[in-house]
Amino acid sequence: MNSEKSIKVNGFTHYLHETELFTEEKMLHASKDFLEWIDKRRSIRDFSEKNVPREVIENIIKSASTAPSGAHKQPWTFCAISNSEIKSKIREAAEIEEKQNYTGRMSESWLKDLAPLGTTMEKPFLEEAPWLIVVFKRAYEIDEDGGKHNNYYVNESVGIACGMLISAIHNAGLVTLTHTPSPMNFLTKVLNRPENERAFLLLPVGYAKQPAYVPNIERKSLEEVSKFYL
Ligand code: IYR
Repeated sequence: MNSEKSIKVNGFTHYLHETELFTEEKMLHASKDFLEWIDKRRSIRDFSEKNVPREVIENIIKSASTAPSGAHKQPWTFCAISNSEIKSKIREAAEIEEKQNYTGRMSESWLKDLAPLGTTMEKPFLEEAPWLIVVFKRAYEIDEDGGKHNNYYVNESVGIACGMLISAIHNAGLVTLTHTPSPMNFLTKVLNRPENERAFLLLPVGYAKQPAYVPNIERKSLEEVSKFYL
């Protein structure tokens, strides 16, 4: 097959993208190996204070930023924090919100659902983890003339990027936890973010404390999470 290196679509250049065609056997092995690897990921709440190099965090963020997004607007900003004063400010503000959540804002059934996970209003990991990554979604962009342009499928795009971020963290031998202090607008203030950005997720990143413990929970089976239409 002799394919052109590039073609024009609507007047725009599209490049030839070469992909390796796997045999079924290779595909089966690859998908099984990936499953085994990703199934080892757990949300960890106990972090070691051991330092993680900035370059590792940069690579993790660059990996997440390869995510697909609506009209390729890449509507995300990843704030990486290792500064202890900022981490302390974040912990303090998060715990104020969480106190209200745990002592009134969350329903009885919600608290009951969380009981096996052992979460509390105290968030020491926000100071102990060497890095915090706060993911902001960019609701709109502002052009040079001050015009606002809405982004598309922002929650879907940023959600996908966060999934890829979590996978990249796992791949680097590090652990994380998807923390969603609610409401999260204090992060805009602490990190001095612009008006078009909204906090989406807060992820402490680092080594797991040794030993670290995780709750005894199971993943749903394939039958419970899927339905095949053949
Ligand atoms: N945001 C709180 C409560 C919480 C809610 C859910 I849903 C969780 O899966 C875990 C915790 C907290 O971070 O403690």
